[in-house]
Amino acid sequence: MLTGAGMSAESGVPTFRDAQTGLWANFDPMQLASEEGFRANPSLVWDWYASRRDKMRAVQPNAGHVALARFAKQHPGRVGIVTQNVDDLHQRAGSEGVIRLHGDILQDTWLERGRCTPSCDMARAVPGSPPRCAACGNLVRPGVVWFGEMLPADALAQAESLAERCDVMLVVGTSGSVYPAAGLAHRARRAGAKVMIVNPEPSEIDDEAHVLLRGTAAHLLPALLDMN
Ligand code: BJW
Repeated sequence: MLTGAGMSAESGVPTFRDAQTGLWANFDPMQLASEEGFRANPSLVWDWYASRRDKMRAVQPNAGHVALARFAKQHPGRVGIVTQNVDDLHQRAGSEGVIRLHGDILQDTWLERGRCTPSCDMARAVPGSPPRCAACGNLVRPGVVWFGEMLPADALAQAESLAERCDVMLVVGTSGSVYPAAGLAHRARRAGAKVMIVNPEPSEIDDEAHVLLRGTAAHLLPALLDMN
């Protein structure tokens, strides 16, 4: 199972490409989601993430998250969830062992990770937009994976291994435009899996699908997974 932003859309989390609303209408999310963008305008990027964090804390898992968690419980050891999402809605719906490729928006980390010393204490960071290390001035940034950054090696290796071993890969709510995540469907198909895509719109990886289901996660997943 590979999920993207569309999985959380019906919970009220804007998809990545829809996130350019209101205050952010004049900014390109692709530029905001990069170290270069953060360094160019730390307060703009920090505030964008702060507003998204607030939204994500306020929303609830939808019927799709719940159906998936229930299905996994009914089939122990047979369902692996790999998500590109930085929210925690799969986990809050009860899914366990979720593999997070793009990090966790609710976590903080240091901008310059190699610079940390024992005196650098995130809990004592000087508040600001963004906060700074009280000891060395290092900036705090969200714990997500930006463009040009490596994905967490363990998570990516686990995701690739699942893709190569699964019988069916269900791909839900991703535009299939961001790699290496988007390459997992191809990897699964090449290894002999059936690929099923759930998305109300065409995606860039539709050619990988044996089955295309045009509809939303919260509508289709309960119907699809409760059949089994
Ligand atoms: C619904 C719905 C409903 C709506 N139900 N569906 C190979 C080729 C070319 C480029 C590259 C390549 N390999 C790597 C790259 C570079 C780059 C990349 O992919 N660039 C592309 C733009 C081409 N990748 C990277 O840089 C990655 N790192 C990397 O590869 O490291 C190695 C390396 C380093 C240096 C040099 C070279 C290699 C890192 C990628 C990190 C992505 N990070 C983000 C931001 C996370 C933090 C944050 O949230 O702010 O992750 S970008 C953003 O896109 C976010 C998402 O997880 C990701 C994917 O988006 P997703 O989920 O597909 O969402 P949307 O919004 O695009 O689409 C929503 C979909 O839902 C749509 O299809 C709707 O129709 C659908 N939908 N409602 C179901 N209700």
